[in-house]
Amino acid sequence: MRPPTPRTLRSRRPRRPRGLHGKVATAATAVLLTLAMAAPAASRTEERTRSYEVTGPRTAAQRTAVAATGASVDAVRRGSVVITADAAQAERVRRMGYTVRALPGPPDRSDGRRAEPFDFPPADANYHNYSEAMAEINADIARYPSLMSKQVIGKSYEGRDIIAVKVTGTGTGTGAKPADGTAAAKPEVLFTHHQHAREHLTVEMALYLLKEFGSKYGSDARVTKMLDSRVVWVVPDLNPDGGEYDIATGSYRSWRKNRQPNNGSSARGTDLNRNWDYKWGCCGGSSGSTGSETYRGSAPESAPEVKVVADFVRSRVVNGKQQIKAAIDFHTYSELVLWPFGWTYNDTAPGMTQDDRDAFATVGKSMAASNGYTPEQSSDLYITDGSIDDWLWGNQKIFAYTFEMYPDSSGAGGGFYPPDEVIDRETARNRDAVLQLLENADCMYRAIGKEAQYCR
Ligand code: CXA
Ligand code: CA
Ligand code: ZN
Repeated sequence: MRPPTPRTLRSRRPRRPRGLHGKVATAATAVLLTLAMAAPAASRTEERTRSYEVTGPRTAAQRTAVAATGASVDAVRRGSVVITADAAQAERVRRMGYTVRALPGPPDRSDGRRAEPFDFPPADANYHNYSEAMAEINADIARYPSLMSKQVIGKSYEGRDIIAVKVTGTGTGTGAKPADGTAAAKPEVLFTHHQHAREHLTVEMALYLLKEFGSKYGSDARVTKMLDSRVVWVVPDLNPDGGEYDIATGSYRSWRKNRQPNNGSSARGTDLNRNWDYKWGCCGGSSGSTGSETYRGSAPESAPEVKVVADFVRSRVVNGKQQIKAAIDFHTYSELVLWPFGWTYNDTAPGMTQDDRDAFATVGKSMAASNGYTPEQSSDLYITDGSIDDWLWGNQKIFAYTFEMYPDSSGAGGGFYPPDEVIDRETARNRDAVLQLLENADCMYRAIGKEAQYCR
């Protein structure tokens, strides 16, 4: 095993932009490169995290206590967890009496060649960086213009577009028409991707969905029926700045948060999945320290990326009714289907009735049966507060799930950096689950036999 190369040395080496994929680097690219490559001082203070295996914690309460050090809990096994932590956080975990073992850093996928700045290393070339993903999406839209359209819903901290792709068929849908003769509104379903920078497989999931919808509409009966009777929104990249930062040097940085500076601190970034405006910071499921992996930000929606997407979701309230009925937020890794609440260990709580919980669990377990993931309430892992699912459900009454994609937690599949050879298999693996959610979205309570009570 190679000792990790000190990043500060590497990032001090001056580099000229050498063009992305043979194209000439634009002035904007050069500016972004300068931003990313300069700032060795910041790098010294913020990049000392690494991953550790912690042996001992076996209950959700014990894992929540580990997370309370400010580390992120990345994988949960029976009797151990994998965390990302700095040295001080690792020491706090050690003092809790657990065995803490440093794990090797992210894999070297350079193949001995130097990666282009802001691109994936050569061996992972089938992953899409931000501009490649946007180009792929634009090509899909150009190919299927009557099916898909794109909206720029806002900008990231560093000024990259955050987009939503609307996908819906030309059919009028199958829902019952209102008595006044107006067309029935199609139930809407939201797919969000890449809140966490290092979880690049989730962007590939978005690209897979768009390609699958585009290429199968009109030929695959199940896809056609769903797109004719639903409006699908795909937000493929909530954290473009973090994603680009994670790959900027050609060796993965294991970055999680966005790239927003924090007042009075050299540590950058907010954990987007702790920044949503529902029970923000309530319950020990996030951190108030800027250096933490789970820093919740200075206020709910203080991260521009969260504000942009929350505003977009609020904009789907038409005549007082939220049009979006169901959602999946894609993460990696551990192969889990998770549902709210994250802020409490309890199955039911104010805002979550037994029927709500049962509908969540029934559809969640059915989706998990199709992809082989493990279904559970997210707090079975550890407490979180300010997560997107808690906000989507608690504030907007959208049936929102988190999928934690490949690999599982066994330590085999590459953690946050599975090789690009698995992309096709591991995105297609969720096809059936996504279609199931679309099919249930018009009335999630049908799954528990209570359609008449809730959906008439
Ligand atoms: C998670 C997701 C949604 C609600 C509660 C918990 C897990 C997620 C996280 O901690 O935000 N895990 S992850 N992707 O490794 O960060
Ligand atoms: Ca490869
Ligand atoms: Zn995540």
